[in-house]
Amino acid sequence: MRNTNSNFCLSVVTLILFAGSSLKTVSAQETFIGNNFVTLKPGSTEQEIIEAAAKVTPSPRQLVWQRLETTAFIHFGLNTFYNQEWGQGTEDPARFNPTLLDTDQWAKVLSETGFKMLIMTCKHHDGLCLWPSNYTEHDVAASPWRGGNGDLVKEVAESCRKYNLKFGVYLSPWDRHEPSYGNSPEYNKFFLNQLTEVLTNYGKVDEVWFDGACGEGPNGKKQVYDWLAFYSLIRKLQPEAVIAVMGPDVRWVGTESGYGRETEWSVVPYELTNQEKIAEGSQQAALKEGFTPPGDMESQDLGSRSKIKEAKSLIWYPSEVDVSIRPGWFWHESENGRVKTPEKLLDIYFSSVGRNSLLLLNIPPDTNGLINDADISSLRTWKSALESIFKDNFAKDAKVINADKTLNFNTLTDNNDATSWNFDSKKAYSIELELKSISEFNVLLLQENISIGQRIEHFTLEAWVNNNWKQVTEGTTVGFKRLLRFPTIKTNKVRLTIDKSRLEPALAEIGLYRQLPVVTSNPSSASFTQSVQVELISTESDAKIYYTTDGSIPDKKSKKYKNPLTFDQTTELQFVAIRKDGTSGFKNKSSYQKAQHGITLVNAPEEKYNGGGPLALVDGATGSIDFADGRWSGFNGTNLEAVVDLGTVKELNEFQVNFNESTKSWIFRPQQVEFAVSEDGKNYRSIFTKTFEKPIAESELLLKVPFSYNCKARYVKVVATNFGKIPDWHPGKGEPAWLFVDEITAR
Ligand code: FUL
Repeated sequence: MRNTNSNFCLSVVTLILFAGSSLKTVSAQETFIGNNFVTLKPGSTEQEIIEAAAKVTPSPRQLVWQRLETTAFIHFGLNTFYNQEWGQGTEDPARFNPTLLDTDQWAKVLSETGFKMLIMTCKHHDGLCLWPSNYTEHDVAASPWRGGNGDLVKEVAESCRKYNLKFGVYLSPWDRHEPSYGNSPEYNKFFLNQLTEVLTNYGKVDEVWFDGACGEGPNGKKQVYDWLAFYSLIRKLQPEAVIAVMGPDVRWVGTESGYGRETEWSVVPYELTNQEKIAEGSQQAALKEGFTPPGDMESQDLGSRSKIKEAKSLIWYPSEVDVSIRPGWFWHESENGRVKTPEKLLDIYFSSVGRNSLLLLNIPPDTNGLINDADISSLRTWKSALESIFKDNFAKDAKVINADKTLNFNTLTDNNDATSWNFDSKKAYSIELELKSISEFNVLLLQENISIGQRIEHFTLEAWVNNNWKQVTEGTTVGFKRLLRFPTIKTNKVRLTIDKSRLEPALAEIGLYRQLPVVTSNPSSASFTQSVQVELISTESDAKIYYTTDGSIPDKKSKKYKNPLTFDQTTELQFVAIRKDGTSGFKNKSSYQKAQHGITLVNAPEEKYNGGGPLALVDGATGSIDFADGRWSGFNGTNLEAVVDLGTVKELNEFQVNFNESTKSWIFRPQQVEFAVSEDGKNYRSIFTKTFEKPIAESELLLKVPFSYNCKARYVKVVATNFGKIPDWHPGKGEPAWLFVDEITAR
């Protein structure tokens, strides 16, 4: 059966399903139950469509899932041992040997840091099954791990139960090892058999995650998946499990950056479940990831009025934001220093859970089979930051000034999304609150009772400041949860107005919270020739700032910041803000480099990647393999043309320039680099030229170009020619390439 047409599930399709040896007849509509799906009458008016949309609600399994808020992915398998992201299917299982593997360590850490479910990559695209499968030899039984008697899926499922985590499975439909792949009926049968094993032998499964990737090229094998048969089997064996991404219950948000949409409707046209479209998109977004601005996804709006007015049917299809704590999905030693910081994780939380999505954060164990300390420490600091922020709701016990008598305000601050208050459609949708005391806050939390439907289309929050109502923030959708951050407001009176809604909104929660104090440095990094002055600024005036310059971690015993600091040597500054009650904000670092020489640039690098100013190119500190480490100067489509001034004519013999290449993020090596020297800054002679080989896909390199040459000069000119237009094999083909440079040496 083909399922490439957009309405492949709309009609009642009856299919014959072979699972193991049993023969079953199921109906396609069994994949949806309850009110999470509505077919619109042809010719429905816009008002009728909006009303129908407002009444679509999650299925019970979707509601349970939505309430989890944060779930964890574990990517682990042969790729971990081959230090790669995608296997070929030809890898040797003998390499799989995590000698210290301890799934209790994974589950304990995840449960202590607030995750509610663990989803395990039971089989990735390389085809190795992490359980002993009766249908392939390519499994853990062929590995030396636990003497070939191990069953990792079993160990993970047991650890989840021990630490009170729900358990989910990732089973890649794309299988690069299995010979029957591409012979559609045969492989579908094989896949159903594997699904049956995973769904029957390990207790309750709460999520089945089918990803959209398939890298088979034009000459590759074309497998037509029997999705309906897969779904039917899951419904039969694990009726409470949601089917995610290439499935009907949970929608991939459309990016792997960790950032969801500002306007996120859980009710969308049914056509969005078209599996082929999901497959195309998931690969492109992954490839573009590095330069995808937060929130820039395939389409910014999936469910607003203009999107649903042409729909034939509507479905509750909520969004899941999957992102890795590291650059890769699998563990790589080289990425140990690139674990996302707690601040970044917090930003991701606000931009996923806080945007009506569920966060699925990947934490990949290493070759020993353990989660690394760097990841654990980041998770713990993130968790305690979340606890501090959401500890005190300043709206609790507020007095309601204007709302009607039907409002029992306690239902809006009882941390229960099922108790809500329906606004009266004849009155304005507005509540004015007098807070218990004058409070400082900078976060708004809103929740709708989605078991009634997602209805809010626009809202504003105002605060009573200097005897006037001042708008503090506004937003569009709320859905299960909406979090908005804004500059700190001090007041005891606020007004929430819902000025656009589909039917009467059912508001479940309102919260006003305060973020942790944040200190920023100005400038945040710099290279200088004489000295630099640095100011530290806190978001909270009464939190004290402490700092160090000796590499130690700042705390209450460190130096207290009063006036701007002056540095005349290379300095690493660390700082933190601490409140009177001892609550500490995130610790932060800035570095200031004394430059060795002067430099002028013909083309300025892009503002976002300016390396901290042109002197950063000659300050003796080289950028890392991470192009976003703040040190790199990035030229979008333009060349590097620099003249380094050494101050006086000097004897020189060692030269170097470095480039970063990350083709996944549209950063390419130069075509050519040339050095020329001069004594007077007018007459140059060329001393070195290098032309580069063609770049390869998915490369991530620190390209160093050193050479020796004896000469006398004061000025050194370096010209690196941008790669130019991105080649055809790349998703960004035809667009200008980036050229990333850091550190020019001449001595
Ligand atoms: C993608 C896969 O190709 C990646 O390897 C990873 O598993 C991610 C979650 O899904 O489609």
